[in-house]
Amino acid sequence: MTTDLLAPYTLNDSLELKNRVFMAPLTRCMADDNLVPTQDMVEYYARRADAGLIISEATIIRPDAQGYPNTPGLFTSEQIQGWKKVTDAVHANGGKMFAQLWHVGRVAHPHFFDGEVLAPSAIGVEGSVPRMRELTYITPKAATKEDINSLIADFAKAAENAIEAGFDGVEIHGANGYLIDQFLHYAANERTDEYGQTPENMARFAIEVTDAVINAVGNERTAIRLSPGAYFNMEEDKRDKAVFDYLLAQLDDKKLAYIHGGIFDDSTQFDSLEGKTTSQYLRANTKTSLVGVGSYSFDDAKQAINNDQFDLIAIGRPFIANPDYISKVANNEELVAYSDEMLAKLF
Ligand code: FNR
Ligand code: 8K6
Repeated sequence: MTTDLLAPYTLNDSLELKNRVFMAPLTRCMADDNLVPTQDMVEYYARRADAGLIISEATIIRPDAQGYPNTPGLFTSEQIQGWKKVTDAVHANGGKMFAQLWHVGRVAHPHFFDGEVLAPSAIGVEGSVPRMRELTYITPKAATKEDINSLIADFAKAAENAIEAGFDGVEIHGANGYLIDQFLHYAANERTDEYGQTPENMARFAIEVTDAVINAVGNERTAIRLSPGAYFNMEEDKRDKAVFDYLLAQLDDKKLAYIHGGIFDDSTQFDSLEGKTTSQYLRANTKTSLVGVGSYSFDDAKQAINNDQFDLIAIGRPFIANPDYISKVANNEELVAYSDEMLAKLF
């Protein structure tokens, strides 16, 4: 028997999904100057409500979390009200939506806020902010224990705000070289305290954020995205695997809604993961429901799910190009090919 990706799927007791096809989180840099979602964003998401679950574009938890222009936030009442319009419109169209909670860590830029750039260690990245090339990245400040406690509290507060804004849950952005991921990789974490040097210590921040978010909104409404293989603003290190082995074992006990790989192309094999791809590595190390992602066509995703490589699929760029992605694949209609120029406008 083959699995129908478009048939309803029970994720857990609080989440009954229309299908197994998620809209992946996609940064669009289109919030207004107070980082409030706009009416265009309301319509953009509402048009895609037939996804099994929409994951919002990464949404910053507080001002110093920002590293790109006009990324939305979830820390002011105006932002909460703006997102409420989005979630109301998605719900009115029968959809469900999680907020992706984001802090970029060392790729934050003080152009966007007053204050310091925080990271696990004072190790900067080369380069500059996309689309604002004049903003060169700076060397971050190693977060103090007090900074860490306030970051954890602000993740939890943003999760609470997400529920107030009508989201069905939250996905913690632990992937793609941003703050949480920076703690998880040796290339960005040289701490000598209880947050560095050993797998248990390096996983501690991710686990404390997850526990605080669960405490705020419940385990069934909490998910996490992880990049066990370093590929974006991060260098691979063979020692990283032990950190993720430990983290995933700990996360399994928390009964999260799902774990989501963070990768652009899931055929990428990582030396640091003993030659495995992101989904192969995650599948081998977690019992939690797994969302695959990364350059999948619908047919490839169907095959992967039927081969038990993962349980659900997230689709990114094709969902930008095709607001009606679900009805197109349901009816075997041809998809519009994605191109980067499509990022200029929401449609
Ligand atoms: C992304 N991706 C991404 N990932 C994430 O966790 N949070 C985000 O906000 C974004 N933003 C984003 C913007 C744009 C323009 C692209 C193209 C990608 C990564 C995305 O969720 C997904 O993992 C990749 O796009 C791979 O999936 P597809 O596009 O091949 O289906
Ligand atoms: C101002 C735009 C901010 C967008 C940030 C989100 C990421 C954009 C995606 C662009 C593609 C990056 C590709 C990185 C993959 C490296 C693979 C080796």
